[in-house]
Amino acid sequence: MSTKRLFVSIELPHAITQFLAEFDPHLRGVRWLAPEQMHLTLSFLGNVSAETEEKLRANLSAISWKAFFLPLVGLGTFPGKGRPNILWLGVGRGHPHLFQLHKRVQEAALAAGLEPDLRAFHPHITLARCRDVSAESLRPFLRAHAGLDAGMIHVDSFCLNSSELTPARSVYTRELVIPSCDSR
Ligand code: 2AM
Repeated sequence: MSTKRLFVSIELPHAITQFLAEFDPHLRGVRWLAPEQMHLTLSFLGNVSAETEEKLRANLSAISWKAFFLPLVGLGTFPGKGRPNILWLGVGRGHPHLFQLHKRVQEAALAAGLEPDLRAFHPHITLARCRDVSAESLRPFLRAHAGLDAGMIHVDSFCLNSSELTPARSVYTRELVIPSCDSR
């Protein structure tokens, strides 16, 4: 049976991903993402059959939600201490609408028969993946840009994407766009 590796995201305006691409510190082991790979993941769903994808599409399209503003601010790493795996851009504190949308997306996935990751949601935009990078070597960069402010975005749609793993990197394809009620 054919499956697709699916995830739900909020995409960023081109001008912002271009701006973020400029921050690459070109440190050994720090692989900065290409602008078209940067997004905020609302839910990662893994491999999904065509039949379940149909249900998921219907459930996501039925979500009724209002557009909101989201600040893109602050740099950090996962894990927060020790050797970093991921370098991320945060979304500040004021994002109840984001958590609400995340919850609705998780419910849509559950209702389609999927098992989304139900751990606590830590919204972030992955900027780089790190391999064999010490916390010390990244510290000066983090200190210099801790308050990185990429501005405010108007979130008026979210997307279902598929991800194909290639030896070099993941290739993402937009499968569906779900606009907010006020922009339909
Ligand atoms: P990340 O940026 O935090 O790594 C597509 O792979 C997107 O789904 C990525 O943005 C990735 O988030 C997210 N994701 C979440 N859980 C994942 C998992 N278990 N495997 C792959 N990607 C995952």
